[in-house]
Parts: sequence; C-alpha cells; structure tokens
Amino acid sequence: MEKIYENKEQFIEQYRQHVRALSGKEFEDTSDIDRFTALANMVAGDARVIAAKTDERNRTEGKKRVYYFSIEFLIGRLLDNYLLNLGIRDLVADAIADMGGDLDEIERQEPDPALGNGGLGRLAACFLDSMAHEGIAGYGNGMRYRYGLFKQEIVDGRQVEVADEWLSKGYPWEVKRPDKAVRIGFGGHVVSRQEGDRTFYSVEGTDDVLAVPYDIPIVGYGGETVNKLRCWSAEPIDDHFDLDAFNAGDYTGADRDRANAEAISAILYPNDAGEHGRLLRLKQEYLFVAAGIRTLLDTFEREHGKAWNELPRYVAIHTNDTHPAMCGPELMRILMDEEGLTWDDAWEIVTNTVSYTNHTILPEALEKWPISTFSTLLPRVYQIIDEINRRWRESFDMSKPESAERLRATAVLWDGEVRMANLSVICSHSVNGVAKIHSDILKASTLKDFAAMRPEMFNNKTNGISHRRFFAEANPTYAKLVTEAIGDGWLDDARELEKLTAFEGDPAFLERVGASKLANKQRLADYVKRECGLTIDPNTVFDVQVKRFHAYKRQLLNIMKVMDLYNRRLADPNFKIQPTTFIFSGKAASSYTFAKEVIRLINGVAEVINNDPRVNDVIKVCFIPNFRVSNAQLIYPAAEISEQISTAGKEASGTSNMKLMMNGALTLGTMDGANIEIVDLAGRENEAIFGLTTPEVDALRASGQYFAWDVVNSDRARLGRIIDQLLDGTFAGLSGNFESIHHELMFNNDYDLVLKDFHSYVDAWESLTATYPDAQDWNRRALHNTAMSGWFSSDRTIREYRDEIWHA
Ligand code: GPU
Repeated sequence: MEKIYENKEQFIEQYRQHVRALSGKEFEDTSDIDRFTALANMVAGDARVIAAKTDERNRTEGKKRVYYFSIEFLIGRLLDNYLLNLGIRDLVADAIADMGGDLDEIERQEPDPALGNGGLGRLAACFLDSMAHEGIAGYGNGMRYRYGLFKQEIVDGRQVEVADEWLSKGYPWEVKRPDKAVRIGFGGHVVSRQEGDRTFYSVEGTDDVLAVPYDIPIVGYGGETVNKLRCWSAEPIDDHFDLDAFNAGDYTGADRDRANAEAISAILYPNDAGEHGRLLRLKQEYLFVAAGIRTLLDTFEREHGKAWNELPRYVAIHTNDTHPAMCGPELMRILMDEEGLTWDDAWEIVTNTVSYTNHTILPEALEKWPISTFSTLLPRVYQIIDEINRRWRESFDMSKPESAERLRATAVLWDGEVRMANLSVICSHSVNGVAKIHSDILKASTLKDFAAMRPEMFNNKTNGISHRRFFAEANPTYAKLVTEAIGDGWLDDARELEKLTAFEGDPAFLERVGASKLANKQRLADYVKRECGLTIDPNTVFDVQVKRFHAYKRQLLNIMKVMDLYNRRLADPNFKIQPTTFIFSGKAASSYTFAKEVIRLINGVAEVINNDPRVNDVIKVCFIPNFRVSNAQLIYPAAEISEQISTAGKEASGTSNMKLMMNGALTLGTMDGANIEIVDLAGRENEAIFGLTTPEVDALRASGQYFAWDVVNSDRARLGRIIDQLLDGTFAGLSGNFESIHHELMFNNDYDLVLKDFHSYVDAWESLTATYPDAQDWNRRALHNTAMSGWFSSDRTIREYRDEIWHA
C-alpha cells in the first residue's frame, strides 16, 4: 500500500498546519474537538485526492457503476476506520502521542451519525466499506437526516427518546454540493400532449423542493479506492423567503416554505421492521429515489450519451428493501416522458438494471401505501405503477386454475393499497434474501407465487459484516494476537482467519486469547461504570444480547431466564449458578409499546437483583443505554455468550450474531437466520442450540394445539412464579407492574412461543455455562469461532452480489 505520509515528522508538520488553519491556534492550545475536526478534515482531503484518481480510473476503464439505494446508512464513526484503511493508524497514533495528544481521545469527539435503525442500515454501511475494498465503482444513495435515530435515555427504567443533534458540532466528512441539486415535484396533476402518434405526459402545478446532496468519502481498505456516499437533504426552492410577512412581524410565516421543505429530511423514522404510515416518509422515499436516479442518468449521459439501451451494461441499481421501490417507476418516467422511449423499450432497460433485497418475512413489515395518498402525492409515478400493474394482470392466463390466487398474491395494487414488495419484485431482475433459511422461506411462502413463476430470479446472499470495523478496529488486543499468529493478510482476505485453527491445541496461545477477552471485559466494565454508575465484574461470564427490541427477538425470554435463576437461588442458596453479568442494549421504536415494556422489565429486574446481596455475587443485570455503532464496538469484543434467541423463522439473518462470533463469543441460539450458517461453519458442538425449529414452529401453529395457560400450569413452580411476578410487585419498584407483558403471554397465547422454548433455553444456558470453568476449552471454542467467522466478512457477500447480481 502506498503511504500518504512518508513518516511521522511529515504527518506532524501537515497536521499542525491544518490545526492552525482551522482554529488559529497551536496544537498545544486546542481542545480535542478542534483536534478532531482538523484531523478529519485532513484525512477527508487525502481521501478526496484518491477519490479523484478512482473516478478517473473508473472512467477510462469504462467500469460498470453500482448505485446502492438505501433509506438508511448507519456508518458509525469514520476517523479510526479510515486511518486503518489507509494504513496509517499506528503512525498517526504515535505521532499524536509525540505531540502530547491522545488519538483515542480525539476519536471520541467524532459524532456517531445515527442515520439508520439497526441491521438493515448497518448492512448498507458495511457494503460501502466492502465495495470500496473490492474496487467496485459503488455509490451509496441515501438520506441526510437532520436528526438521526433518537438518543435513548433511561428514566425510572423507561426508555425516553431525545433528539439526536448529530450535526451540532459540524460534520467534517461531508461536502455540500449545491451545484448538483435536483428539483423534485410533489402533487399537481397529470397533463398529456400529442406529438405525432405519441402521447406524452407531464405533471403541472407541482409543489417543488430542492434535493441537495452532501457527499461523504468512502475509503476502501488498501487505500486504492475511494467511493462516495451521497445523502440528500431537502431545501426550499430559492426566493422562498417572504420579506413582507417578515416586516409585518410574522417571522415564522416568513420562512414557512423553508420549514415545510426541510421537514422532509428532518428525521429518520424510528420504526425497524414496522409500519411506515406517514406522508412525510413517502416524500422521503421519492426524494432520494428521484434525486438519485436523475444523478446517475446525468453521469451515464456524460459518459455514454443517450445510448439508454446500454444502461444495464454500465449501471446497476440496487434497492435495499422496498423503501426505494420507486426506482423502477421513476426510471420509467424519465425514459418515457423526458427521453421519449416507448414503454417496452424503457421496461426492458429498467428490469435489467434494477435488483432488490428483501429483509423480512414479517407481514406487518411489508410496506404498503393507501392508493389515495400515493396518487395524490405522486400522480405520474402512480399512473406508471397503475400501468405496471395492468400489464402484469394482463400477462396472466386466467383459464388456468392457479391464476386467480397468483394474481391476488402478486398484484401491485390491491385492496386500495400499493404493495411495495410486489412492485420491487416486478421491476427487478433479481430478488434475494439475506440468509439461506430466509431466502428459502421467501421462495416457499412470502413470495412463493413469484418464485413459482420466475424461479431464476430468486437467490440468496447471506449477510456479512465489515471484519475490519467490527474486529480489527473494535478489538485491537485480539487483532494484534491474531496478526502475530497468522500475519495481517486477514485484513485483506478474512478467509485467512481460518489459519487460526492451527492454534487450537496451543495452551499458551489460548491463554492469551483469554487474557485479551479479559482486557476487553475490563474496558467495557469501565464504560458501564462511567455511563451507568454500575459496577460489573470482569471475572463473571459476559452474556450479551444487543439489538433492536422486538417481540420476535425475544429479549423477554432472556430476562425471564434471569428471573428464574434469581428465584431458584433464593429458594435454594446451594443452587449453583456460574457467576454471570447479563448485558442488554438496544432501542425500541417510540410507538412500539410492548417492546418498551420489555425494556422497562429488564431495568426493573436489574434494579432488584443488583441490589440484592443474596444473589449479586452470581447475577448482575446491566442495561446499557443508547445502543449505537460506537458503543457496539466496545460491547462485541467483551462478549462471551452471544444471545441469538429469536423465534425460529422470524429473524431474516441477524448480523450481531456474526460480529459476536468473530469476537470469540459462543452462540446461544435458535436455528434461525444466519445462526444456522454459524453452526454449519463452526460445528454444533461449539455453540449452544435450543428451541423449536422453523418446521416445528409452523406445525405447532398449524395444529392449533398450543395453549400458553397449559404450559404455565404444567410448571407452576418456575414458570408460574415468573408469570405471577409480572403482576405482584416483585420487580415493580421503579415504575409499576407489567400487565401488558402478562397479557401478551397469557391472553394473546404467547405468539412468539416464549413459554414454549423457556425450558430448553434455560437448560441450554445452564449446560453452556457449566463448561465455563474449563477456561482452556472455552478459549479453544472461542478461537474456533473466530477462525471460522471469516466467511461472514461483507467482502465475501459483496463479491457474490458483484458476480451474481450486478455483473460489475
Ligand atoms: N431488518 Br425489514 C432491519 O434492520 N430493519 C428492517 O426494517 C428490516 C429488516 C434486519 C433484519 O431484521 C435482520 O434479520 C437482518 O440481518 C438485517 O435486516 C440485515 O439484512
């Protein structure tokens, strides 16, 4: 790798200059935030120099460009990552230490942009990293929200949402590009005009806003490729300010247009795999789609002229879930209305360019919009969708017996709604799920009618993670050990981690693996002490469940296990428990009452147990507030047990399971999502698997023979006691009992089968932790998990997308 700085001295000289230029002060007199801003500015500048070279190379080589459309990019802090990817992390850390500063402290000043909810948004960010590493001309196209996902505070055990002002100290990575702004029209009405034998459509009387891009450089490992993430912000069209109103004292009214326009990019909607019913959300979706499509067509035209039929050869448009589903219709609109192509020619181009990833089978998460809302906001796009739907229906041979049902299942317009998943499939040449089991379920149930009609378009791309961010960067002690053992080739090619299997029989090495884990646990314990004032003991097992709160992810099952252990210990002081710290972290959508109640229950249980001297030598419960990329990077390396306990069939893939595995945690999980592939890779004997499988869940539901009451009544001593404790005040100290959880389990018949899996789960936990005292064998299994985790690098995932979907 070519180094940007010859040596420390050269770096120091340039850094000092940057600090001076930005703050007017000498380095020694600046605050850490000034130091951060100057350093990020400098690295961003270096990155842009490489970006220009990358661009030039892409142009001369005539490379296919991949546009990854995603309404979320959860990128995390960039500075440390970019220093690593540029190969200058150690040099910079040394140099700054020489200057009397501390790189870690400087890095902690960086905002952690929460421009995503969870797995879906983080996946998009890992994909950007991997596209740049693989040398793909890959561009992220997303939204620049003024407020990212809310900041979570815990008050009396409850989640309280606070605005996330991530831009308040400036964001040195982004560059605003007003010259690349795109005018976006909402509302209005469609008019037609005749030209020869052709009818052309356009929209009149629209309400326009300006989509203004902000570009963030994406630095690939190796420093060869720097790509771009383009995020769109909404602004009013110029001349919006009403001077007369202002002079008359109506200050708010004077700037009303600005407020209305900016509202579109004001917030990230906090629903993860849930309903999105708001008009503003639909505006967001159209804004970033229309602006992105316009931009990529302009780029294409600059390079290839108006040879639109060549578009699929030089451009891939990937739609991350259904939020960008309007990519197809919008591209149709421009090709027909503005470029004069016929429907058939435009359709051929669109369907060969667009591809789609599905991320869930939960029916409530499949995006739908009322036709009335949609057609009013986007009349021409709606008209095109209507025509897509009409042609789709017409393609059915209604004399065939299966046609009626297939049409019902695959139609885009149905029951007064626009079904975005069906739209996405019909506009695409490829549909993929995100783990083997998920892709199979898509074909067998969620999208089975499409799969029957067009099997060749369905494929699987098991998710991946950036092993550089979530291992090399997050876990420097372990990463150093790994590099000492097998060299640093694994940073470039994660499959090399498999060489670590050669050390599984090396007691001295295993001991060092354990020592590094202990250091990471201590680091997390320090963080927990600072953030929550809670003391946790690094010599206990760190059992971790960190992810969004959702009923199907069953954090409830986990905390019920803790309640059970507590009860049994109180009943019998000789009941043996391997001393454990149960760590939870994650947010719940603001409107998701049940999930928020589970958070409150965890904090209620923590309050009681952590203050009960009869048990707190063996159990502690710790809820870490405000889970986000930056504290995730402290939590994964400290984990020893990875809780992946969703009801089988519900978790599309999961990615925290991969991050935890890579950092040497053993998976305690159901046969769901990518857990199945973890077991395939690392062997069932190196994980702890429990619970119903997907076919068993389906059979049980189909039988109609599951009765939550009976399950509880067959175990009054343990389950019955826990159920009672939800109501009897035992854990109610902070803010009351837990009626709604009780109701869900007992009166909604425990939809997520928490009670059903309870015993097999607790048994699995007990057997797993019983093996903990044999430290050498535990460390061996931890090392084995790390060694086999390389396949989960998003580099591998991206190579599969490149070869099998994008053909880039
Ligand atoms: N996922 Br749909 C989200 O994070 N948000 C969503 O809105 C939807 C799905 C997750 C899946 O739940 C998870 O299993 C998967 O690993 C992740 O997307 C990335 O594919």
